[in-house]
This record gives sequence, structure tokens and C-alpha cells, in this order.
Amino acid sequence: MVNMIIDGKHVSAEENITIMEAAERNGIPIPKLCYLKGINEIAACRVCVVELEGKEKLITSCNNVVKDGMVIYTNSPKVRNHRRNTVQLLLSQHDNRCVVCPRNGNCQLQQVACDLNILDIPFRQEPEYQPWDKDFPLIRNSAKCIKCMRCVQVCDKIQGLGIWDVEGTGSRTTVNVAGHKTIREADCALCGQCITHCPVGALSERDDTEKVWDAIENKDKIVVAQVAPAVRAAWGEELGLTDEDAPVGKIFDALKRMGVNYVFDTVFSADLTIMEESTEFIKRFTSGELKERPMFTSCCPGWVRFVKTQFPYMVNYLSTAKSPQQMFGAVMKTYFAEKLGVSPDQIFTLSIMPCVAKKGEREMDLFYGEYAGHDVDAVLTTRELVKMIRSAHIRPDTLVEIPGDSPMHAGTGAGVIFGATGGVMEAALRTAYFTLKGENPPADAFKAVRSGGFQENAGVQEAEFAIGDIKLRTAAVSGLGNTRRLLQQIERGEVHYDFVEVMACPGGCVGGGGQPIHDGEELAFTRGRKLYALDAKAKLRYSHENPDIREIYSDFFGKPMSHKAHMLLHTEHWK
Ligand code: HC1
Ligand code: SF4
Repeated sequence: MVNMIIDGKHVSAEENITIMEAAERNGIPIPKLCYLKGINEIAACRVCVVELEGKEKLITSCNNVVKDGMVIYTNSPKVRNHRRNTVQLLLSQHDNRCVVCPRNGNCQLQQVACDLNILDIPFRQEPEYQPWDKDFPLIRNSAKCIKCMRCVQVCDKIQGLGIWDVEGTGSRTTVNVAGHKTIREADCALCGQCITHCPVGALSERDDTEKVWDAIENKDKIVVAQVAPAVRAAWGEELGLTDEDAPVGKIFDALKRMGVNYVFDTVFSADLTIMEESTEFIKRFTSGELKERPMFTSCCPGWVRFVKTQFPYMVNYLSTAKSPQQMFGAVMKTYFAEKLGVSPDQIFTLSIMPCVAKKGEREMDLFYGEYAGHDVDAVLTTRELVKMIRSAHIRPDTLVEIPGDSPMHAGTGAGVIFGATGGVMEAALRTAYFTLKGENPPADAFKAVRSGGFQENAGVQEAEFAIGDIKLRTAAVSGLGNTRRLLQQIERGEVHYDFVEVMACPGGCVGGGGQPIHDGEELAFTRGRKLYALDAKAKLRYSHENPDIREIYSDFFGKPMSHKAHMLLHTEHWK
């Protein structure tokens, strides 16, 4: 331990931690813009400077470690002046129209400027507005970029893709798509991690809320919504609701109050996915025809985009099952339209997702059916849902928990855990066990697939199970950098698995690129634990026990992987 004084307070700090960490652990927060622990510790923004007694020049606190006897001032006049100048310089080239910025109210630059009481910007240079394809689900506004490098580093170090890079020199230095490509030419997985790690409004999802308001206003359309598993773990964060106060039933209430006609839980179609995917897995595993092992899950479109560009020959290994989002869209426009006695094209399908890649998934030609166009007509992120609740002037404390509609009503704990890394695999194994043995396993029999019992080690979670005579080797991985390493090991024959779950975002969808942003705080694992807690107390924990799933098979699909199921619930990813 080292002893030091920070702002007059005697503190002990562990050796080798930074001054910033020592201060924060002692209740003294230091403002920052570029710093991300373990990812971006390059002191690019210089907002975190502090004064070290006996030293003329200020030092950055994010990358200087503590030393015994240090006397530090984090908020002296000299520090404040320097910070103010630094931030004024940033603002001098920044598009400062905060009121028309997607991050208005949740922007680190706005916060720091406000805290420093910056009321004018003495020098002003026109920001650079670079062209951008506004139809792409990921939007970049170059005039908001503060060159903090977070997007570059997250994409490179965590997601292993390197979509972003620095270009230009001097005051025209900026970040843009690497290699002078357009974003459509780049291999962007659309995971949205650059958005959730951007401190300002330079990166955001395409706003589709107006499209949804138009559909709600259109008297010829019946708006049918689904809400993804991971949304329930995070939507209340931005509205000041505690976990107990933010059940999915209140999202249903909000959607109905906005004018949505029917509301459903994607957990139903997660159960449907399990019926199809576990049947496919057993078929592939036991038929002997499966040379291409492992079978990969296919519900994460970030991962599907990644494998298509980075390991194209492995696309054949993907399960042919559509994602729950796409399955639900197809079911709404067929089975549900039939139940309502309306034509499929009267139905407008809306998904609320924690994800930016889901906007890309809905647009794919693969998911364009002859029955009524796209399975899904609009996808909103959790953040866009919150925006709509706010713009509808719905006070969160007036929301009440209401049930979803029927007949695709019921959902199981197995479907809920889809939103956390390992959850899809665990849900599939529960049902595969039942199919092979004719009886249920204990509900937690496969919890070894959870990330270290859901500790914060993310990465790859390997497990081995015996179901009767069958031995299964599984892996669940999240984060595309981890995924690349795993696929390379598979390629080299160093590891062998039968079934692999991949989620592009660290921690799974709970950490998705469309979730609420808390600057520099990684909440995926906290949110994931909420989903496992919901599963633990669910009445039904096996997808095959979902009564509405049984009904849809007896009424409509016949059985898993039937011709009708094949047409509506499966796809050919390699096309
Ligand atoms: Fe996900 Fe999924 S879990 S992909 O992560 O399989 O987005 O929540 O909806 O489709 O169910 C996302 C989440 C989501 C699908 C399901
Ligand atoms: Fe989207 Fe979930 Fe995949 Fe992230 S992990 S890209 S949120 S589906």
C-alpha cells in the first residue's frame, strides 16, 4: 500500500493503481472523456489532469500510478483552468447543437462543460460534416466526434474488427471508417459497442421512432409488438425505475398507451426457437450426416454478420433456425393474422430489442417472405423505446403491469435467459435432454454453460455433459474478439465442440449496443443476473412445456422442422 494525500484527505492506495482509481476509490471522482478501463488508457482528452505538489506541469490521472507521499489536488484553480481550456478547445470544433443531439441529456461532454461552468466558447472553428449513409442502422456524425479513440479501441480490442481508424492530420484529424471504405463496404457486425462506449453523440443507431409513430397513426395497420428478453433487464435504468418496478408488463402497458394494438413477449418465440434448434441439433448430432461440427447458434445477427465476412466457410455450421425476432415476425403475419381474420399485409410488426444489429437483420432479403414482405417491419432499441415513452408523456410511475396478449402469450424461464451469454445453449440443452430421454433434467442441470456461474470472466465457457450414452462438448462465447480466437482454435483443431453459442456483445444481449448507456460502466453481468433470477422463479423452465408452444404446433406447424416450420421458421444463411 502507498500513503498519499488527495485534496487534503490522507488515503492509502494499492500499489500500481492509477491516481484516478485511487481518488475514485476514496470518493473523489475525476472528470474524464476518453478513459475506458483496460481499453483506452491513452490520456488523449487531458480532462483528467491533476496537480502534483512540487511539480510545475499538471499530470494526467488516468495513466500515472500512485507513489508513496504524493500530494494531489484534483480540483485546484490551476486544474480547473486547464480543464476549462481543454474543454473549450474541444467545443470550439464541436457541433454544439445539444438540443438536436441523440445524446442530449446523456453526454459526457455536455456534463463536463456544465460542471466546469463553461458559458462561452471564445474561439470557434466550423466542425467538419463528413457524408454518411443515413439509411444504415449505425449513424456517425463526424461533427460530434471528439477523437477520444474509444470506438477505435473497443472495436479493435474487444470486438477484434477494426472498423474505425484515425484519418487526417493536425486540427483536421478525425475518426472514420478504416481504409477509406464506406460503412457498408466495411465488415461492421453492427454490434453497436462503439455506440455504447462513445461519450458523446458521434455514434448512434438510426432513429426509427417516427416510422413506428406513423404505423400507429395509420388506421389501416394493426401494430403488433414483441419485446426481447434483455430489454426487461435494462429499460427501467433510464427512467429511474428499480428492478422490481420495471417488469416487462409495464413495457406492454406503455406500448398500448402509445397506441400499439397487440403486445407479445419475444420469450414465446425464444421457446419456439428452442423447439426448432434443439430438434435440428439432435438430428444433426445423431444422424451421422453431420460432418460440420459444431453447430453454431444463429440468433445473434451481429455474430451472423461476423461469421459471413470473417469465416465464410463456417456459415454452413450455423443452425438454420431463424432468430426469435424473425420467427415471431413470421408467426405474427401468418398464424396470428389468420386468428385475427386479417390479411398479413395489414399487420405491422414491431420489435423492441437491445440491439442495433436487429435493425440490419430485419432488412435482410433472407427474411423477406412472399406472405407479407419482411417478417419484421420496424426495430427499436431499448433507448428508442425510452424516447417514445418520454415523448408520449407517459410518467413511468403511472405504468401498471399488464399481461401480454394471446394466443402467443406464455413464455418460460428458458426463453428469458436467451438475453444472457450461455442462455440459448442452456435452454436448448434442457429441451434436447427431454427429447432424448423422455423426461426433464433438473432445471439447473446445465448451468455450467453460464459464464463462470455468471461471474465477470465473459470469454469462453466450455462444458461437457452426458445425456445417456451421448457425450456433448459445448462452448458459449460472447464478444467478437473472443469469438475470433475460439474459431481460430477450432480451425487449427485445438478444440472440438458439438454445439457452440455465440453472442456478439460481451455478456450477451443484456450488454447489447441498443441498451441504455452509462458512461464507462459495464452493466451486462449485473443485468444478466437479473435474467437468471427471473428464470429461477419462473413457473415454467422448459421450452417444451410452454402451453402456447404446444398449441401452435398442434394448430399450425404440426411438429418441429415440419414443412411449414421449415418455410416460416428456418432460413438459408449461406444465400
Ligand atoms: Fe436477443 Fe434473441 S436473446 S438475440 O440476444 O435470440 O436482440 O434480448 O431478442 O431474436 O429471444 C436481442 C435479446 C433477442 C432474438 C431472443
Ligand atoms: Fe444484438 Fe444481442 Fe447479438 Fe449484441 S449479442 S449483436 S445485442 S443479438
